[in-house]
Amino acid sequence: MFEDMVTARYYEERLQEEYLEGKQPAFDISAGPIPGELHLAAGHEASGIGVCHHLRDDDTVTAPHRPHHIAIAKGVDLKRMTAEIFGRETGLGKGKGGHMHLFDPDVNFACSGIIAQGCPPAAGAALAAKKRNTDAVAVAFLGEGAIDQGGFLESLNFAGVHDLPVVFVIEDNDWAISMPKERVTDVEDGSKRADGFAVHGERVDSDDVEAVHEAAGRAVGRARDGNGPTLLEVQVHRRMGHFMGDPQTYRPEADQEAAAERDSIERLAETLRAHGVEEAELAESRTAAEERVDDAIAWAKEQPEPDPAAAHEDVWVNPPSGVTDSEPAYDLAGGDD
Ligand SMILES: Cc1ncc(C[n+]2csc(CCOP(=O)(O)OP(=O)(O)O)c2C)c(N)n1
Ligand SMILES: [Mg+2]
Repeated sequence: MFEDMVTARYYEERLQEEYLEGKQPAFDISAGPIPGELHLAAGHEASGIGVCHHLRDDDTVTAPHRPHHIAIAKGVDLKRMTAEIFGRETGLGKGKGGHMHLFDPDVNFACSGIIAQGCPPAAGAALAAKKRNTDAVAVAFLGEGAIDQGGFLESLNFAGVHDLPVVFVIEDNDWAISMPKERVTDVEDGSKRADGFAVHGERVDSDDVEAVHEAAGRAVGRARDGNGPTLLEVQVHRRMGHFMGDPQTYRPEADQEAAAERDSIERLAETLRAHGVEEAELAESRTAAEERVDDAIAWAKEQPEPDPAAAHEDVWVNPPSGVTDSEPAYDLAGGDD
């Protein structure tokens, strides 16, 4: 778990450097090697990694718009994921999805920029696993800002009624873009949403990866043993702005400082030291993580850009008649509409 946590943190530090290239001095979101938005998950590592360490490749994970730590813990191919983020042809989605739309069928991982979007597909994957009589489970991650979304509440109800092997994990970082949690809900503990659906709920009050791993073990075990869904909330921290380039003028400085002080990675390092792990061993893990990340980024940057004509491919799974051979319905180069 330590190695995954330092991999996730270093990965994002490197992405930050790459992302800013070409975007200065005025912030030009489409410029540089990583065009578009970039949401970093520094401060969320304990939740994604504590939960995913209970999962197998045949378990399904859906993640939100802040997906990197979860993808790394689920075993998504780091090179192809990085190529996707850099918009390259060999990326997981042929460079068309970017960092919010990573999809790796080899390990059953998907994420989406639409908040709470992953909940219904996770319930669907859990239903499929149940109908196939396998003991595979599904996990949907969402932010605390997404817990009033219909897709989440309907999935929770459906999972409860059908005793589905699914775990919903709320990553509570106290913010939804610039909106503090207390301004959108009077329910401090999001796992209490489970009570209204007769689903088991549990909250982990700190981003201590050991505590998350323990709680997730109970939740995933319950699902795997055929005992139905769990709603798990984990307190995490947003060390960064909502997206890269967010000046965070809305956020009190004390809150930013508090997030920087609570470092779940340093906390785990302390625990490991207390259990006799040598400093050299921790350094080895960090070096291995850094080499793996640097390799993936170097590889991705050498990959070809997609052919613009390929933008029309892979849009339909089963194209309606006449669609594949027809002229594009819109002008990619831009037009009046
Ligand atoms: C259905 C939907 N509504 C609005 C948005 C715009 N949006 C993107 S992220 C976000 C806030 C998400 O906050 P939270 O769920 O707490 O996740 P966090 O960013 O804090 O990790 C919103 C409203 C969206 N992507 N999808
Ligand atoms: Mg949030």
